[in-house]
Amino acid sequence: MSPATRTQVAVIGAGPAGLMLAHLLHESGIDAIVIESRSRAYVEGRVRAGVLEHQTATLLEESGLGERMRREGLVHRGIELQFGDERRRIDFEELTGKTVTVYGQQEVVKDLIAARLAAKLDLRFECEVAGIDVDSANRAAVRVRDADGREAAIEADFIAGCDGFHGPSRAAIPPRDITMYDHVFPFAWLGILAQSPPVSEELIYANHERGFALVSMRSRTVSRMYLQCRNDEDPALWPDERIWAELRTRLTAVGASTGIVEGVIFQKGVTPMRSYVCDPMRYGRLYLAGDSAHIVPPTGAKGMNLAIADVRILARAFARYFATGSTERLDGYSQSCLQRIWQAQRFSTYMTRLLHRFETHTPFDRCVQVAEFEHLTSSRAAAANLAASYVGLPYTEDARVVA
Ligand code: FAS
Ligand code: PHB
Repeated sequence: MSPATRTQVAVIGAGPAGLMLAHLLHESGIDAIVIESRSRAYVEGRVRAGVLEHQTATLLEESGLGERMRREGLVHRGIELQFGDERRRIDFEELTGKTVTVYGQQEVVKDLIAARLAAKLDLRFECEVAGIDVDSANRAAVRVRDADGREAAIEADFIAGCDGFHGPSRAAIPPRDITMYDHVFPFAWLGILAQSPPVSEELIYANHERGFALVSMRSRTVSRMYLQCRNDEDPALWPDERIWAELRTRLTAVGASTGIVEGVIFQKGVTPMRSYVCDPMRYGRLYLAGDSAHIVPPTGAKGMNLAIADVRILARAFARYFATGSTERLDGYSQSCLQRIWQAQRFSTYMTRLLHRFETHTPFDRCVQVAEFEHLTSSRAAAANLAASYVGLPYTEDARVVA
């Protein structure tokens, strides 16, 4: 049977945003086609985010997707901040009553793909959206090209641009109709995955004079760690022994062994540090969600959580439209999401400025960073403020963050 060429919502991209949107639409009885340019293996193997906010984990459970997450994910009740050789804990559960879950983004994606395929719903891999036909009124269609080069048009009531930062959706909006906000930080993260037991039970964010380091994990036997590096860093200049030595240096703390047990490093990559917002997140019947509309530096662990929050609101808006014909929620989608997105930008920028070494920093700037660390770890109000943002600021029915 030839693939469908008509749907209610054409979803571009099978990352967390596109897959979660399609899942929520199916729950509301809304038909969607998910179009993904890469292979299933590629998408499921892509290593990215690691921390699920409280409400993201709750949504996955409420959507029937939480079984493996609850079995294999790691519930974390706090983080440690380290300045120089001093390490102090921020207790999320005590300060907010909430926790976060460490569960790799690729695991979330695998669970979403498995659910969609089990339900025999339309999910097309190695099928690239080669063109988007949308105007400021009612036109909505995408032109797709499959692995054999065959092209087809898919007509839709709406298009959801969940195609990430480099996808075609944002580019389909006339430049005169959007404002782009962009900030590139003067450093990047060298990230590794290693067969090595995590250094600590919880994440450690370290500000060392040689640069930032982050200890995270994917399981009790796989560590995920990061080192601040140059923007144009070549991973080939970081042999394993250099990485382990640098991690030891930056994570040495009084009264705590670095606990680093070297293991096989099986993934290495450099992630740029960037903030980006596109306003509005809509053009006619095209709606942007996730990285196609915004990027945050990963210091606040917000990227994937923002994508999930966008599509939770977008799915509700589509459900209201298809049930009643009301466009009220669709019309308010962009503005209410952007309020939440700027709060995430605020927090991610704060964490990035707090924890990294900037070449432009003066001794005064360094002292202010240390003073902020002292404030955060001595003032309950300051610690509670950080904890509330890290576990995820709740957002209302219309997506507005209750800051
Ligand atoms: P995604 O980019 O995940 O998915 C978009 C999908 O659209 C992709 O599968 C792509 O192949 C597809 N696509 C693109 N163009 C297409 C076309 N023309 N036709 C069809 N399909 C197309 N966030 C954190 O919170 N913590 C982290 O540590 C972290 N690390 C990251 C590391 C890297 C290298 C990157 C790039 C991002 C990282 N992020 C991190 C952010 C990341 O997790 C994103 O927020 C998350 O992937 C956003 O999900 P989506 O919006 O679904 O976009
Ligand atoms: C990760 O586990 O990949 C991770 C955790 C916290 C961050 C960024 C990345 O802030």
